[in-house]
Parts: sequence; structure tokens; C-alpha cells
Amino acid sequence: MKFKLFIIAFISIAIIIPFAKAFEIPFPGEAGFYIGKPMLYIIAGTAGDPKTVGQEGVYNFGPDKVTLDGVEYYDCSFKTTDLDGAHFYFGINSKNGILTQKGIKFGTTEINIKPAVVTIKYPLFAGEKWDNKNNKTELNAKNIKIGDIAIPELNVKDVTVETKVSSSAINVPTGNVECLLIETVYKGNVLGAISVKLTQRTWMSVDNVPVKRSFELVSEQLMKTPTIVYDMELSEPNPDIYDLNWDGVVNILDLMIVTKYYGQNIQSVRVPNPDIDGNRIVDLNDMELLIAHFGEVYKK
Ligand SMILES: [Ca+2]
Ligand SMILES: [Ca+2]
Repeated sequence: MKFKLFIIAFISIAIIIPFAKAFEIPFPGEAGFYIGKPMLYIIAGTAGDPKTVGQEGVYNFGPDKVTLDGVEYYDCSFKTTDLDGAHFYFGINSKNGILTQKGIKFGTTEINIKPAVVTIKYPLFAGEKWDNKNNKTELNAKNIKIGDIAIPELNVKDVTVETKVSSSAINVPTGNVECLLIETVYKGNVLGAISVKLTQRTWMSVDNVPVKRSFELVSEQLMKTPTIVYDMELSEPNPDIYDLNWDGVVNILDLMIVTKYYGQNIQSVRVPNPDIDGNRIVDLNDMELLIAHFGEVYKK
């Protein structure tokens, strides 16, 4: 049995094209969004409930869906034990290779984006830019706080949305990870007079895993420093270190991930991490560890 697995593993090494250094994230298909696979994050900042900083929570991309303005979106949630959680509404458009964002909800605050904006355009690479020039974007916010002012409902029309992508190595509890930083800036005028800027930043690993997300609000008229709405960082590359693709079982698919990176030095943590023993190289030890745990089933 063991011998057979080694044969499969070495054949896999031979057929997989070595990983290119300059990294680009191709459209990974629906499966590449790890739908319904829990990932652990730590809250690194939030103005809403500062005592939650340092708490760990679980992020899930779907699998539940919500219908907003007649279209279905994945309800992506981040939950800790004492939070109702934050929700991000994303749509996957496989035909065009884009991820759209329809809204955000945290506590009682809800932001609906009309129409949904392109949040990731694949393939994703440093230097890429896009904007909403051809769309009139409107933000509808419920129960929002700007500085000390609480506003029950607010419509902001003609919002400009600009996104740029850059390379960024980031240090999170998981380790130092090479990422592509997607920075989206929403700008608009509230009540025709107060300028408000919302910046959403997502750091994506080469394997399309959001390693960190932050969302900040600035209004020069209303506040001296930006308000961190939320800031969350990946806490572990993988809760079950042998189940690299988070599907709940250690099998050939996980072995394929190890073989894909076989022989490579791991300069920055990969997510998921094929360097199982943490010696910075993907080698036979990692493969043996994985094979020793082959067939194990993890409860999610
Ligand atoms: Ca697996
Ligand atoms: Ca290793």
C-alpha cells in the first residue's frame, strides 16, 4: 500500500510543471474558493467592539446563499463566540473569471452595493487596476456610525470605486506570507457635503486564500484618524495540518499539493502549507508524514 502511494506521488512530481516564481493567481474555479471550509482568523482590530481584539473566529466562504436584489450571492461569514459575526456577500462569475461583492454586514450595520462591484478580477497580478467608471455605484447603508454620528439609513450615490493590486509580503499569526494586496477605495459624499472614504484591503496568498482583510473608514471632516471597522488575520495555515485542501479527509488530493511543491524551499508560509514538518523544504519527510496520516477523517 505504502509503496503504491510513493509511486503515485513520484509520477505526480514528474507531470506537474514547476511553480513559476513571479506569481499570478489564475481563476481557480468555484472549488478554489474553499466553499464551506472553515478557516481560522484572529481579530486584529475593530472600532465596533475593541474587546474582541485578539479573539479567534471562523471564516467560511458560503456554503449558504442570500438573494439580494434578485441575485444569489454566497453568504461568507466570520464568527467568534460572542459576535453575531461579519458577513460578506460574494458572487462567483465563472464565465468572466470575476468575484463580485454585493454587500457587507457587521452587527446591525448593513451596506448594500448597487450594482455589485468587481472585487477580484482573475488572473490576479501585481500592477492590475480596475474601476467602476462604466457603472453608477450606489451605497445603501443601514445603522452606520460616522465619527460620533449614528445614522439609521443613508444612500450615497455616484460612489467611485477604484481597485489596485500590488505585491505585499505580510506577517500574520500564520507566518510571513507572500501575497497580492487588493486595495479597493470607495469614495462618496454623504448628504452632499461630507466626504467619506472606505478602504477595503485583502491580502491573497498564491493559493487564493485571504490571509488578511481590513476595512477602514475615513472622513476628513469628521475624524482625525481612520476608523478600523474590522481587521482580521489568518491564524493558522490549516487547522488540520495533513488535510491540506480542507476537505475533511487526508487523501491523494493532499498528496498532490505536496508533490506540486516538492523540492522547493519555503521562504514564506504557503496557505495551505505543504511543508508539514516546518523545516522550510518540501521533501520526503512531508510526504511520509502525510502518508502516515492517509485516510484520516477530520470532523468539521
Ligand atoms: Ca484533504
Ligand atoms: Ca518539510
